[in-house]
Amino acid sequence: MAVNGSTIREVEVLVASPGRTFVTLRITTEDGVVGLGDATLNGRELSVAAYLRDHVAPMLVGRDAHRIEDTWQLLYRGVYWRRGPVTMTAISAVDVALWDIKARVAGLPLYQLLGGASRGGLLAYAHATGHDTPALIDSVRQSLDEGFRAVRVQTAVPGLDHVYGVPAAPSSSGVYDYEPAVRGEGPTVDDWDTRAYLRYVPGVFEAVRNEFGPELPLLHDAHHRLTPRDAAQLGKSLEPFDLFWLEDVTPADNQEALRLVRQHTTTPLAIGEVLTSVWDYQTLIREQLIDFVRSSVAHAGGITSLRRILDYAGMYQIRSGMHGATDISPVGQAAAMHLALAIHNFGIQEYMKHSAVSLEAFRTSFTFTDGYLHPGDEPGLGVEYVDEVAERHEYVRAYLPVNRLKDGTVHDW
Ligand code: CS2
Ligand code: MG
Repeated sequence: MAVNGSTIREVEVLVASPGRTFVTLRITTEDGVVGLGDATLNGRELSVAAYLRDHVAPMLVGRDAHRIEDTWQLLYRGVYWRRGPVTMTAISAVDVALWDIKARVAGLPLYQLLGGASRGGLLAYAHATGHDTPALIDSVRQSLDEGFRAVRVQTAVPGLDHVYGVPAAPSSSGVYDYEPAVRGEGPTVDDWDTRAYLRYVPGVFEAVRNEFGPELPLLHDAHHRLTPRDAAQLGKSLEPFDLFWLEDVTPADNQEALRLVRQHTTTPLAIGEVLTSVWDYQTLIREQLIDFVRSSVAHAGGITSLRRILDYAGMYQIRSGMHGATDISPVGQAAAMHLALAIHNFGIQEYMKHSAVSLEAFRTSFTFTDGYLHPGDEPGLGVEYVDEVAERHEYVRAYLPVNRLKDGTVHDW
């Protein structure tokens, strides 16, 4: 293949733990143009790093960086073993880095290559949480004070010591910067009791609605922990509180499970931050079992692939709600903003602010103003990787929690 300015000269896999672990792919062309991709898979970061370093990088050097579609198809069809979070996160990182390069060469912000802006900004939602209702009310108010216009509400459950979405101890900073992956040699254990949760949550939303009124978009994440019947009960019990969405009610391995939920409740459903392929959504979308697609650019095959999923979803009036927790790096968050700005069927954007130490390792140019995100107009993604900072934060192993019932049975988390 002829070497020209856009030929890939170097592929680097950068692993660092500034506040939490990120895996960043950096592709450099013969002309010195750099593209970044987010290859972070929370709790299994080194698997993706090895996949990229040992198998993908050698295939990329010498290829034309502009051949994004061909590279995507090569990495998806050309490796025999398809799909899965490790493979698709690796493909995502390559895809986003190549889109970053193409946009930088064009001298345009990435969203301009995706069709230009379809809106002025992206409605963002914050994370609010509390060990009890007064603390939760304070957390929602803090989100509003920070300018957010939509808030996800997660709550502790009386009788349970550690549940998803509620930090083990209120963060010392007072800022909600909950990162579920805990550093150490093994997972921590969360505990779970569905009946206690189903009894308690409706009262929490009644209190939040009583405090903040009917207008504020409220979201809630059931985090894969319910059966279809339980999910139907929860969705129905929350209808009086008019949620913007109820997220990941059941493990979506079984897409058909959402048929039962859909039959019993009109509460809007969001599914899919762990889904990495259009095939994971085929029934969910075709049967209109969901209202929002949750996958992130970082895990669903990149801009190229998530754009296809969202175009398919848009045919069924299903909108985007891309995953944007802190384990999506600033590179992944920026990529989401560029795609979300361009597509027609945008819904809402999760925006969990990274810690200051994380943001020292990534220079970003996206903005958050009056409740709306915008990717900015710098060429490409608008993100730079700061090596001298990242290198000061060597990789630290961290595990996502394991969830167990009171009798010790492992449960979905
Ligand atoms: C959560 C995530 O943001 C969300 O909706 O589901 O925080 C999730 O727990 C983490 O991304 C797991 O790594
Ligand atoms: Mg979630």
